[in-house]
Amino acid sequence: MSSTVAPFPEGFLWGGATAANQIEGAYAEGGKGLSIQDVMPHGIMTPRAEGPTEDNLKQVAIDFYHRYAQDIALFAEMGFRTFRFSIAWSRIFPRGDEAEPNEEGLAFYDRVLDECEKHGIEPLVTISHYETPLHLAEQYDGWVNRDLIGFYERYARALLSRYGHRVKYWLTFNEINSVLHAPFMSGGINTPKDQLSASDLYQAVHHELVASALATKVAREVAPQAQVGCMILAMPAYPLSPDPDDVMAALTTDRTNLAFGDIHVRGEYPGYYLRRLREAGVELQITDEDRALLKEYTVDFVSFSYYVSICETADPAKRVVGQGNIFGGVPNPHLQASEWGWQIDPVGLRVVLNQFWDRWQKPLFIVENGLGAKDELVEVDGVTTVVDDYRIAYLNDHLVQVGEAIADGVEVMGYTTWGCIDLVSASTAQLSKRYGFIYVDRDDEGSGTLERYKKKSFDWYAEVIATQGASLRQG
Ligand code: BGP
Repeated sequence: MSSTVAPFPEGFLWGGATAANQIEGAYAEGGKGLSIQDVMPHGIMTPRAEGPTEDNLKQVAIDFYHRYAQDIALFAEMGFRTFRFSIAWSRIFPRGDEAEPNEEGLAFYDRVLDECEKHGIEPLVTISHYETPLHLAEQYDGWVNRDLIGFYERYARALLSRYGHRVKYWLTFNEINSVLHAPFMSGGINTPKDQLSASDLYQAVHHELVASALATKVAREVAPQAQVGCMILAMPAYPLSPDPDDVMAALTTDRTNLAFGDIHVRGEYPGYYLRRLREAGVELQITDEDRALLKEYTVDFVSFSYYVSICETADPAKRVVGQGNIFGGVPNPHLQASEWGWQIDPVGLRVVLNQFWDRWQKPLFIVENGLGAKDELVEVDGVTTVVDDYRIAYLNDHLVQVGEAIADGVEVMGYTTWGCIDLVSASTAQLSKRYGFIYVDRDDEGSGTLERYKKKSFDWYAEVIATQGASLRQG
């Protein structure tokens, strides 16, 4: 017998999340420069291309650049209180190292914000979401180079001074910890991963952390009412067995991700992180000014994406990597996986929320969660739709666990589902890996009308929002 869930708190920010390169298209319009995504036609699965190629779905994506008003109206119809989107750095600074921003790019996001305002939707803006200007990757080797800090600061200042009076919530870097796994996509580091030294990689991490603190500093100066959060890829690691060595292995893996929250919240490098650097022979170049910035400009809140949990073991013979477990870890024998091999673990979301809250005592924002699945367009009572009960079940079960965490006393600001409208996948660059409440008619070959259709989950989510979660079904 299923029971209902206690209503979520007043002011809970329900909504959906996207990223510029995965929805906008118009890759060469409005004075936009190329970004690293324009040379990643197949996501992170294959090496980068020399230049833009027509097989890159992101050149058109779902054409949000021209259809934003219609799409935001659909989000409003679901009752969204917030909409997470990113700003394409190369629309604002086409090469990344110019002195002045591109007005046409700035004006586009003015229009997006006008639509949000019209519908009473609170924008949640990611400053950098996997779309470093290509010129910064090719000429500077991305975040390995300290100059990126200054370019990013200029970019963040342009955004915060232009939009700071109308955007309250800002995220500095999408999944900042993912640079350890995907240095080109996440850090614009052109040196191939297998040739990148640990010193360069951790130096790049350091530069991003300083830049993140600088964005908070700029916000304090030009938009004092703004709140700035870090954004972490959360992936709890469970010990594969109760063997203490497995428990330690899980803790060590967990800390590779937790370190990013520790630094953003506490303003200094934790001892276990410094030990890891020492053992890897890395000597970070850190100035006194860097230390002071990290310490003074810590975040207002912590946001994160959550899709999977993993297992860890100290036994090399048991270290089988699962399909789709691109970020490492060992598959959990108790869990089922999505069609892309991502293991589904709603309870893991409650685990993460409690762990982060206990550790940092900062408000938490779940800014990505969702199921990538193949959808089939069908006619039901003369209406074209997708009967996506699997997506409803996934989101229901995760939201039930968010409710549990709130009952545990965790402060949760909001929840934005990933890809509230179908978009191009980051890891595989496919359109067939669909997350949305809204189906977009475009396939992996780029064919389709780009028409939008409401899925069954559209009405389901609208009801969840309207009832503040009371319509969710427990167990
Ligand atoms: C996160 C990224 C998003 C997004 C999501 C789903 O890592 O922040 O950009 O795409 O994962 O991943 P995918 O698109 O590979 O299914």
